[in-house]
Formats: sequence, structure tokens, C-alpha cells
Amino acid sequence: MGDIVYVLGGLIALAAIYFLFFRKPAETPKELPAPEPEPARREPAPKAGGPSARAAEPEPKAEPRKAAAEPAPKPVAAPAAKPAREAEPEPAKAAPAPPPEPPPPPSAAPDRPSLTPKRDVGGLRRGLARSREEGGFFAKLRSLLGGRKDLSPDVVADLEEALLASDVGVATTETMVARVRETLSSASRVNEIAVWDALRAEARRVLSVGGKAGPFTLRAHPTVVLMVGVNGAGKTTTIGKLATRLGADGKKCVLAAGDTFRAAAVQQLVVWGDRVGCEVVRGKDGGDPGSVVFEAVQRAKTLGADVVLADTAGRLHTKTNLMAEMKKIAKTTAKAMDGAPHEILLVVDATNGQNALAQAAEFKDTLEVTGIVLTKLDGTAKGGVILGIADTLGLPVRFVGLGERADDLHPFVPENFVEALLGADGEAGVE
Ligand SMILES: Nc1nc2c(ncn2[C@@H]2O[C@H](COP(=O)(O)OP(=O)(O)OP(=O)(O)O)[C@@H](O)[C@H]2O)c(=O)[nH]1
Ligand SMILES: [Mg+2]
Repeated sequence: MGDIVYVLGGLIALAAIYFLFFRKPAETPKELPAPEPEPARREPAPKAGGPSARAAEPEPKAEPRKAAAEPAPKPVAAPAAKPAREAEPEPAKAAPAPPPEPPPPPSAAPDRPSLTPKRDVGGLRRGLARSREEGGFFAKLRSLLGGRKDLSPDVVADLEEALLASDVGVATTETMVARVRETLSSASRVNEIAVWDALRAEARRVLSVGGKAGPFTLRAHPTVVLMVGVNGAGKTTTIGKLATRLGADGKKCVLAAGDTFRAAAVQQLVVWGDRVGCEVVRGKDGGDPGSVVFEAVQRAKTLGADVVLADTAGRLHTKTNLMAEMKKIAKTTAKAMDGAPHEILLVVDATNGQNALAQAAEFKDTLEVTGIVLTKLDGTAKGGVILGIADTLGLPVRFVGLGERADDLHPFVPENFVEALLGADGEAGVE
């Protein structure tokens, strides 16, 4: 009996051990896969969202559930969470305050240089074809100097004539000729190349306007650019071309339809806006152009745009009331933003020749013009007009227009322009 009890006791003990032993391995394999991924997923998430750990705190149970529900994106989800949360510091900061802050306006790298000129002498040369072909500025100089091996310094007198005939203007021609003469007087031998080189050096000096020439920079956010000039000079077209350039450079523009006189002018700008993908701020027909520009600046601030390009109605420089209105537009613009307008670009039609000079001088006297856009250089044989304009006005040329297409606006580089118009240093007048 005692044996039976022992045997039974032993069996029970064995059964108990066996049972226990059995149960363990059966449960662990079930649990292992589940808990393992959970901590792995849970840990990186709060780390990644350091500032938003608050979000993880109130719902600690929710996380494992979420994690378990997203098995596949696990490795992707953790790194993806980082930038997303890092990019949200504003909402996180705003959370303690009751009204949530609006997201910051998108900024397209405002410090990146824009409108960077490329060396495109070939393109400029094609655009300046009329000044280079027979009867044009360059061709006149070539026929004057071409084929002569030794030249007397008196050849400079003929130069004077050629420059005057190409709308360089009296004062500028005189200065240039005097300086070329001086350069040549110290040369031991005056040949054709020496004259060309002296002339090119002079042209570069005049066009650099003390090193100021070249496109404007985006020095404010937004940078506000006001376009002014006489009727038909190319203001609206230049805005379209500039917006195209800036857009290609990743910059966001807002266009201001400040020409409220003509409905067609607004429409012209809207067409450019649609083409380039820019918002156009427009006012009522006949409304106050200053208010339109003001609103456009506000809109640009809201949108985080980089540039406001403001169109204005063409006006004759002789109409004093219209010139006074122009001044008012600039003043109202300044109320929208400190330092605005940052650029007042005077758009000048090169085909107006010497008349363009008189017009430009009047605008310069009325407004704080910061630069020149010389348009339609493709339409004149008198490309020398640019020398007179830059020299007489002492204003930097920022862009030149060499055609009607969107990509026909060239950021101005004196060296490239002179090479396109007068050839490269060391060469005689070659085609
Ligand atoms: N060939 C050529 N044509 C140009 C150039 N720039 C502008 N134009 C043309 O000149 C004409 C007048 O241009 P707009 O931009 O309307 O001139 P605007 O100064 O705005 O004129 P208003 O608004 O009337 O004062 C249009 O037919 C343009 O296509 C250029 O560089 N070359
Ligand atoms: Mg216009």
C-alpha cells in the first residue's frame, strides 16, 4: 500500500513537472514574435519625435497598437517620422497657446543667388545681329578699321563719326574718343587690333558704371521691383520674361497689375501669370495703382513669395501729373514694406535712340531709379545707344531685351556684351 502511495505520488510529481515543462514552451513561442518588434518600434518613435514626446505620453497603449498595425512600414516609418516631426516645431510650440499658429510661409531659399548671368556671347551676338550686319554699328567700325595694317592715331577722328552715327551720343563719344586716343598715343605701333582693343576697353569701362552693372539681387523677402517707362517700352513683357527666369530658378513671384488704365494691360499680365504660374494681383479698372502694388506686397508676404514684379502704365515723361502719380505709387509701396520698392527699373526702348536718353533722364529726376532694362536691342542697328544711356545716366544696365520671347531677356554682363557687339580682345573686327 505504501509502495502504491509512493508510486502514485511519484507519478503525480512527474506529471506535474511534465505538465509544467510542457506548458512553458507552448506559451513562449506565441509571445516571442509579438513583444520583440513592439519595443523595437516603440523606442525609435519617441526619440524621433523628441519635442512631441508629449503626444506619446498620454496614450502609451495606443502606440503598441499602432505599431502592431503597421508591420510592413516598420523600417521606413521610423526614419520617415524624423523629418516629419522635425519639420513641425511650430505646431508643437503653438500647442500650449490656444490658437494654433498658421504654418510658416514656404520659403524658397531666399539667400540663393538668383538671375545669375550665364556666359552666352553667342546668344547675345545673334540678338545683336542688326548692329553687326551691313550698315550697323559694328559693321561701320569694321569698314573704318578693316584691312589697315598701320594706322595713324588720326583714325580716331573717324571713330568719332562712327560712334555718333550709332547713337552713342555726343558727350559719351567725346569722352570715349579722348581716352582711346590717349591709349593709342602710348602705343609704339597703331594697328587695327590696337584700336579695337582700346575701343573695347572703353566700352567695358562705360558699361560697367563703376562696377554696378548687372542684374539685381534678391536682398529682401519679398524683393519688390517696380517697372517704369514710356508707353510701349516693354515693361509688361519684361515682367513676364523676368518671372520666367525667376521661376526657373525656383523663385516664387507675385505680379502686380499696376497698369489700371487699360484692361488689356491687365489681361496681358494675366496671360504671363498663367504661363509662368504666378499669382496676379489686380485692382479695379481705373483704380489706384499704388493700392494694387500695396496689396500685391501683402499677398507676397502671405504666400512667402520671393519677388513682387509690379507693372505700371506707360507714361510720357513730359506729362507732369503722370510722373507725379508714379512717385505716389513708389510711396504707397513703401508703406507696404520697409525699403520697398527695392528696385525701380526704367525700361528703355533701344530703338528710340537719342530720344530714349531724354525720356530716361526725366524718369531719373522724378524717381529713385536703380537700373535700366534696355529692350529691343534686336530691333536696332544702333547698338551703340547702350553706351550713351549707361554713361549719361550713370545707371547700371541690369538686363537687355533681345527679342519678344520669354527667354530673350539677358542679365547684363559688360564683358560679354562688349564681346558680342565688338568682338573679343586681340581680334580685328571679325564677323
Ligand atoms: N523685338 C523686341 N520686342 C520687344 C522686346 N521687349 C518688348 N517687346 C515688344 O514690344 C511691345 C510692347 O511691349 P509691352 O511689354 O507691352 O510694353 P509696355 O511698356 O508694357 O507698354 P505699355 O503698357 O503700353 O506702356 C510688345 O509687342 C512686345 O512684344 C524686345 O526686347 N525685343
Ligand atoms: Mg504694359
